[in-house]
Amino acid sequence: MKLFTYFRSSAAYRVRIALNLKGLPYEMESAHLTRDGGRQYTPEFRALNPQMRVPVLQLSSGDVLTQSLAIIEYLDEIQPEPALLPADALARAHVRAVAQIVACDIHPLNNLVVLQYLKGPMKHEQAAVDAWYRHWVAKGFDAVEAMITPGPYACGVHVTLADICLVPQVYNARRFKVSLDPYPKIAAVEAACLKHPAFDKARPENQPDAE
Ligand SMILES: N[C@@H](CCC(=O)N[C@@H](CS)C(=O)NCC(=O)O)C(=O)O
Repeated sequence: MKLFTYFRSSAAYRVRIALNLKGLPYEMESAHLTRDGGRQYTPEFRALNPQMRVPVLQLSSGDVLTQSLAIIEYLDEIQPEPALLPADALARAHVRAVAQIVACDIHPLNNLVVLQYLKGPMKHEQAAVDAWYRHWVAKGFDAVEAMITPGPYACGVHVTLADICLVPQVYNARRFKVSLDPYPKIAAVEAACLKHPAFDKARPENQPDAE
């Protein structure tokens, strides 16, 4: 399998964690999202992913998967152990809720392409763009903080999809200088996860394309 990734991309970070947890071998190809206007906008990359975003997972069959949650679900189906979702339906819904606060409610508002649009066509100052970023992280993290009980992971003793989504979002939040002081439970979950080799290997700073 080949993962098209970018070290700072939190969506790609999610897939790197999942691949590592599953112990699936993969090679990586970097798609630099800003250099030379962004590799995602080249015709070759667009042919791979018409949405022009990472991550993209190319299977050995040649099939191409996009969208981190769809990719992670696929990996969980072809390699069920360790399971990324609990067996119990209620617990599973809870894990998905936490994961979706990050993946569906925080991240889409704070994505590079959104921030670039705010600054470019919408003509907002950098300070306003940063305030936008922090506002939506805080809204989402307020909810996550209230919903989790570190055990040590976000939803108990096992790593789940909730952790896979949360840890990359915390990385992004730190990058944009969001204070984690109001979120001791989220910070504790992040600390527990980063001790896990699958998370550590997936960290942006541990990627071959890290700058
Ligand atoms: N919902 C998508 C989001 C993918 C996404 O937006 N990726 C970002 C990086 S985190 C990207 O490639 N952005 C390209 C751009 O902003 O031009 C997923 O979960 O895979």
